Amino acid sequence: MASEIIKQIADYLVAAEVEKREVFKVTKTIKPDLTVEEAYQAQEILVQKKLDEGHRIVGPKMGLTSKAKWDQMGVSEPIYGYVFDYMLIDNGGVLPFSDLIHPKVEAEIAFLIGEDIEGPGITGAQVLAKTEYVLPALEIIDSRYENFNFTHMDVIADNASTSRVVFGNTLRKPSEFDLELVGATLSINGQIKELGAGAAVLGHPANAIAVLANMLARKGEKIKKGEIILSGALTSAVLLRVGDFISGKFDGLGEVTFSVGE
Ligand code: OOG
Ligand code: MG
Repeated sequence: MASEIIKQIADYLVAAEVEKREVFKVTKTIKPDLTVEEAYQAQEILVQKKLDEGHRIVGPKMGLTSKAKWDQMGVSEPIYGYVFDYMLIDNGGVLPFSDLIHPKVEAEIAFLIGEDIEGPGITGAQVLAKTEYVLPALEIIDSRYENFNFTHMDVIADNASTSRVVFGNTLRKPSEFDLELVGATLSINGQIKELGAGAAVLGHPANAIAVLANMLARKGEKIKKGEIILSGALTSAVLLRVGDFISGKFDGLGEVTFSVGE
């Protein structure tokens, strides 16, 4: 059973998201000695609140899976969170800036899972064998914390900064690619801001999904058939502004775009 203080952490972060305002990190305001286990408990409560409101999980997601992200955020251990249906934006669609706090965008490779994947002991090769399709994606992260300033524990409790996702429309069989060699560019208003390759994500993006399966196994859960899972940003995240046009191009996987409205 989660203690009152863990429930308080979940309430604090849900309120920040709903009220679209940044808050000080939990390890500063509520519980300086928050453990990883407690942080995931707070995340679970936050996820359950969204489910109770009628939102549906699209899939878990991985974060902090590349050196670019570790260097940018100062946190170098992979984490997971959950993407919900209300977070989806159509490819080519508009992100209303006023819905969020201080959004940033990331280029990612997503996996549409064809068969349940149950850890522990899962490898990237096993993930690929159970992946129906891979697709390109842009994730919009929006940490509820002031200036994206957080520790490993804080960001876990905050559902790994998850906020919005734009999936590409092209589905490809993973066997058609060497995913570690898939190059990607992230452009804003026609200018390339970041670039990378699949290998930036733990050597191969399927490894990130394997880590996820193995982490979920600790709480007796598995990756489920039909989930669409982000494997984590290939590059640093880029801050968004009203009027921006964002394009992520992935070699062989296609392009994903959106614009930022008011
Ligand atoms: C945490 C979320 C990181 C990724 O792809 O690495 C993430 C953050 O940087 O705010 O989604
Ligand atoms: Mg991400």
